[in-house]
Amino acid sequence: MKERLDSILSSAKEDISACENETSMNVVKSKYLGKQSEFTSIMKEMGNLSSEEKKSIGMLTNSFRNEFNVCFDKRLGEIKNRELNKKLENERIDISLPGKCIKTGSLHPLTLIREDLEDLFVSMGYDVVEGPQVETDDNCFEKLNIPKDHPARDMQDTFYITEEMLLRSQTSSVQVRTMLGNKDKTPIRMVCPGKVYRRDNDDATHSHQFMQMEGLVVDKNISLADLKGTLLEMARALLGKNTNVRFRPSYFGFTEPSYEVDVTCFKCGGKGCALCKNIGWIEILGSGMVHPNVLKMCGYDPEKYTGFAFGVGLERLAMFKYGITDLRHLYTGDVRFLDNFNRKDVE
Ligand code: 2NM
Repeated sequence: MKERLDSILSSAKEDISACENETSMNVVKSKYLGKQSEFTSIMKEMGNLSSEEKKSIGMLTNSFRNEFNVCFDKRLGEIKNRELNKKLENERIDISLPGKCIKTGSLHPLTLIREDLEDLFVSMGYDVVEGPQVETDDNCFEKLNIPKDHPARDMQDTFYITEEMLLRSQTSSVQVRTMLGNKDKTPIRMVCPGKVYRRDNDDATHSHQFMQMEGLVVDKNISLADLKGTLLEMARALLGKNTNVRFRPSYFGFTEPSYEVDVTCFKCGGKGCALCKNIGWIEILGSGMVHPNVLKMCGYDPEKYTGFAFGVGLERLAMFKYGITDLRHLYTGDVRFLDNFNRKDVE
C-alpha cells in the first residue's frame, strides 16, 4: 500500500510542478483527490479492512494528503505570485512623470470690474437690476427728460429699429422701469450694469457697443452730499484709499444739477504724468440730482422725493485700471490678451 501511495504521490508531484496556471492546478487536484481518483478508491477499499489495518493505512493516506496539499499550495503560491508580478509590471505607473497642467479660463477684465462694482454697491444695500437691450424710445429718452428735438435722439447717434424701438444708448431705461414699477414708492437703491449701443466709429477709444453701470437712489431727503459721499467711496474702493474726487458742473437732461466727476490719477497720485496727460485728474463718470421732471414722469412726487444718479463706462475704468491702451482688445477675444487676467495660482 505504501508503495502504491508513494508512486501516486511522485506522479502527482511531477504533474503539480508541470502546472503553469490555476486551471491546470484544478485539473491535477481532481485527478489525484477527486471522485474518480485512485486515492479515492483506496479510501473506499479501507472499509473492508480490519481496524488494525485501517489505523496504519489511515496514517499513510493522511500523510499522502498532507504532502499532496503542501506541494499543491506551494506551487499555487508560486503561480499566483508570478501572475501578480506580471500584472504589477503591466500596470506600472511612472510617478516621476510631470503632471498635466489643467487649463483654466479667466474672467474677462470687464467682468472683473463689473463684479467689483456690484460687490461694493451690494455691500451698501443696493440691488443689482438688469433690463432689455432693445428698448422703447419712451423708456430710453422721453421719461428721462430728453425731448424729441434733443441731439441724443438723432438717428446719427442712436440705433433705431423702428420709430419707437431702439438699442438702448444708456442703461437709465432700466431705472425708469424700476421707478415706474415701484407702485408703493418705497426707497430705491439700485445699480444696473449692462451693454449699451451708440452709433460711433470704432477706434482705440470708441466703440458702437460698450458696458455701462448706472446707479440710482431715490428717497426722502437725498442730497448732493449723499451723491458725493457715495462716489468718493466708490472711487476709493476701486482705485485705492488715497484717491480723491472732484465735481465739475456739466449738463445732462435727466439730472439737475449735473456733474462730471474726476478722480486723482492713480498712477502719479495727482502730480501729473502721461496717463493723466499732466492734468493729475482723470474723468471717470457723470452724475447729478435726478431732474424733478424725471421723478414726476416716473411716478414720484418731486416735492416729497429727491434722488441722485450716476453713470460710469466700464471699458474706460478697465483701461485705466489694467493699463489697456486699445479698447478693441476688450472685444476681440484674443487669448494672448485674456491670459493676462488668468489666475496664476492654479497652475
Ligand atoms: C449718467 C450721468 C448722470 C442717470 C440718470 C438716471 C435717471 F434714471 F435717474 F434719470 N439714471 N442715470 C445718469 C445721470 C447717468 O451717465 C453718465
